[in-house]
Amino acid sequence: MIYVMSDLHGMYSSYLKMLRKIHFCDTDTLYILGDVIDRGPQPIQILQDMMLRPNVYPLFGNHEWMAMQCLDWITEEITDTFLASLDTERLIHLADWMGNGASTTLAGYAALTKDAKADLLDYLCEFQAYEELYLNGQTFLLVHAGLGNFDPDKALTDYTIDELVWERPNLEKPYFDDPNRHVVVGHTPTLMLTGKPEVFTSNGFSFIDCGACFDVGRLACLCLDTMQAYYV
Ligand SMILES: [Mn+2]
Repeated sequence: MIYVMSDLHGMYSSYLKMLRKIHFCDTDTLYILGDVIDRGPQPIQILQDMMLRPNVYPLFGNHEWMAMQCLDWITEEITDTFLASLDTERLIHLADWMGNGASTTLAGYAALTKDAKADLLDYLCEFQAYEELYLNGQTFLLVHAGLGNFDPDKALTDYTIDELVWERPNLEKPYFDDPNRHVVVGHTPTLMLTGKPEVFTSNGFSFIDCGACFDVGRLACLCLDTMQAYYV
């Protein structure tokens, strides 16, 4: 079976509970549509579990993208060279990320050994911007946020990472004529769209961020073979 989750935001125990709930096994595949880190308590633990599973495929969320701009330099030893390297661009990246709930990720990362930090950075470099799948005569495009500055003639490879990980779909306008083409996204909590922590499908988009890190939210997992949603 092929499963999709998104926006785990540090909720390691919910992630483990969901893997048990769907009886996730070696012959299954799981795509995680980004925003594994930040906000919730145990983001690094989720990443370290994901990296040990060859059948879990990670995609970038805006939070991993922000982390990528900071993690390679932020825990360097404080030397004159380090201080001289703190240019405005780096400080703006860091301020942006801190403002988006980075503290749990930074604390977890700081506690790692040098080798574990390097492994984690290598793993983040493996994240993809999107994935396209063909299943039972349907096409699924998996992407964190949406297709910013959408143009039907624009190739997927021509979207910038910001267009894919930050920009929310416009539900007022149709994107694709083909009814067998689906886009699965996280990033926009369904609580914001419908007020409910349930997978929401509209205009060819399935929104699966049900707000795992919020008190009123849940972690959702969508099975693409059956289109059944699971919640914890
Ligand atoms: Mn996001």
